[in-house]
Amino acid sequence: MRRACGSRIATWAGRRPGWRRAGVLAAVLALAAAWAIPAVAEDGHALWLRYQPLAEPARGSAAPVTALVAAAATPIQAVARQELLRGLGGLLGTAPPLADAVARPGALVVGTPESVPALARLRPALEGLGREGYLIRSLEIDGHPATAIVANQDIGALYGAFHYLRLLQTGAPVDALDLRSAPKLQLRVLNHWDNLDRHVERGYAGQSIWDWHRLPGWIEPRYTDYARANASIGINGTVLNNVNANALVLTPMYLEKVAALAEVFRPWGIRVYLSARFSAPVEIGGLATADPLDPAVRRWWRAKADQIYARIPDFGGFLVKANSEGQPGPQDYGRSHADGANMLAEALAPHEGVVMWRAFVYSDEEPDDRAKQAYTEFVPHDGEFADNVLVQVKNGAIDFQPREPFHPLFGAMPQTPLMMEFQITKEYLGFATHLVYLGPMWEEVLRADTHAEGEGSTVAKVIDGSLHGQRPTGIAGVANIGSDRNWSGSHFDQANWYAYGRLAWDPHASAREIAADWVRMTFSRDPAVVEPVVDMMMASHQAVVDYMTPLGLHHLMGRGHHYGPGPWVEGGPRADWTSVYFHRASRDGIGFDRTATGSDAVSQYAPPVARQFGDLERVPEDFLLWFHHVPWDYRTRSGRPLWDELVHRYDRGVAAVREMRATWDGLEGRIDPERHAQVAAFLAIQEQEAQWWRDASIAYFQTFAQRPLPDGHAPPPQPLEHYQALEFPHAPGDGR
Ligand code: BDP
Repeated sequence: MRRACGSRIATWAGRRPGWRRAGVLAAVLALAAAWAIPAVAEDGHALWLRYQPLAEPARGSAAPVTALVAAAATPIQAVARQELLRGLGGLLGTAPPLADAVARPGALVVGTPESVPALARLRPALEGLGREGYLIRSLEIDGHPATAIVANQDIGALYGAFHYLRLLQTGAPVDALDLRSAPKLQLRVLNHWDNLDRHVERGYAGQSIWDWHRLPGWIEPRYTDYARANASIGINGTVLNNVNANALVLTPMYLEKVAALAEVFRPWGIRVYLSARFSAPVEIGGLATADPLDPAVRRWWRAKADQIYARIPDFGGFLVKANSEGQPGPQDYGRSHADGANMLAEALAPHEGVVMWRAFVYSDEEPDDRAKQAYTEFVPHDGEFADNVLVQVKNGAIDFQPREPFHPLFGAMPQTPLMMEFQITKEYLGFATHLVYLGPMWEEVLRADTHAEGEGSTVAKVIDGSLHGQRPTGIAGVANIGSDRNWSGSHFDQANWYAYGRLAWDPHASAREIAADWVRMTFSRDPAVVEPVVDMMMASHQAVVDYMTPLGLHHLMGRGHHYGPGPWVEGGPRADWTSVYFHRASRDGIGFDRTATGSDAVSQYAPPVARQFGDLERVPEDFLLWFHHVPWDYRTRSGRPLWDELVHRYDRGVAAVREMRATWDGLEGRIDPERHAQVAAFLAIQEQEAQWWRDASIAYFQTFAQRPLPDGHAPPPQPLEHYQALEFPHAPGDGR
């Protein structure tokens, strides 16, 4: 075998003329050299943890760390110490020496009062910080100025270590620190919509990173990188498989694989969870039913939980999508969501596991407005869920649209822990190619006032438990992570993963400040980069809303794959999977009447909110067509008739993308060429696609509006039929 292979190479090389041979040799040598050099190419793999040397003057402001005092007696302590050595080594040029005690000025002392005795006197200051919180303080230890990163538990010290490194990376002063931080939400979880065959539903970053076939024998180093990146932003849980779940993941063969991943993640404070298929007792358990009130079914789940915990003692619990989009669930047996959730909760409770039960439910057999169905189904069960159940609610009532008003369930279930579910992967926001920073969109929802307990009852306060006192608290983000070298399919999509983690830690945080940190860590600390890039990111969400779904329009994308515009989508198996169901355009106007004269979805909000959304004069114009059906000549707040305003916004969106391109082009030379070029190419695609959305939507809606385009706005270059005929059989991420 070896010989045959060798001779094939010889023959191949021998056929080429001499100069070509030399060229090949040079290329091979160059390749070998590149391999020998540690990877310096900016391919995005290092994420925001690049730890590039700090250039002056920022390094001057960072007090040099003269020694690191940190134990490594537990796996978490060991990774924290390792991370600091790695980070400080990269940022400051050399890693500080390890020391047992503070013997000179400038030591960094990291740990808990137990792991590092010098920190014991800070114990009182740790009160209220819980298991995961930490303190970073400049102080004197043994007569020397030092910096302490101290926590009640190892995991808090690890989070503190990442925070300290972030301060250095972003150029923040570190000489007079007095910082306290603790997460406001307990469960900060990623949801991977990854199938066992490695296809990622709504994934735009390659395949699933879980190499199920080779697990548990082969542990990809990437699993550690993944855990480390998540720990750096405080994520403490991961649901490994798709909510459209395959019961096989609960079989012993797969549980071994899951256990292997759990072992990699454990030192980084990350627990694994699984999506559980409700019908698993039938599919893999040989039972005739999955009825949650059937004693044999309950026994089966208890035994399953015991089996899981025997392998994974810190298993987090189950995520469940039930009776939604064809998934099995308790209603198949005439039982309620609470019956189903509580059965699983009972099985997990002895092990302190939780159930995250999704509220994303709607049925095409239910004639009522899809936006109302979750509320209608769940609110009557408030107070019925077991203590270890959280109801996981998408940010809006339809489905991760470019912009949605907050979900009316927030604030409406005071006796039930509600988790937020955000979608980090951009299923409806241009996949991985469009530059859309989701921070402002999430911030808008988190800061929305539910008025559940009077003014100031924000969604953030609902989910952090400060409004109604529910426990546990949590948040989930549908991951945008895949096998692509840069993890997220594009450099800027890393910012969405990053921002999700930071907002999960503190849902009251500022999207702009998070963006600024991310840019400094990911691209450059040069203000000439940070300012324009942050501005561009902050404007990017409004841009995509404008060119895809302005004025509250929603659910207008291509059927199935959700790529590109499809406002004409109608017919098929379900009305609530069409576009016409949502935009309701006709000769007399456009928009979904959700006021009292229509579906009355507004009445699901607290009265002050319902009054605002229901009132044409007061509804935020960004939600106009979400809540109202208005004639084409309806006068909008700009003074323009609705049709003109719609066209104006489509064009504003395209123009904003053009502006982003100009901004980015202007940064050439300030950003490494590799990443600059890819972002530039993606922005060019985004501009084309923004134009396509605009043209196709205008061509379609004009057939109803029957009005000319306002002055200065060009007609779509193609007839409507052209856009309607476009097909994309291999668009990525489809649901299967
Ligand atoms: C929709 C996706 C679909 C998911 C579903 C869900 O198109 O692939 O299964 O959400 O959240 O947005 O369950």
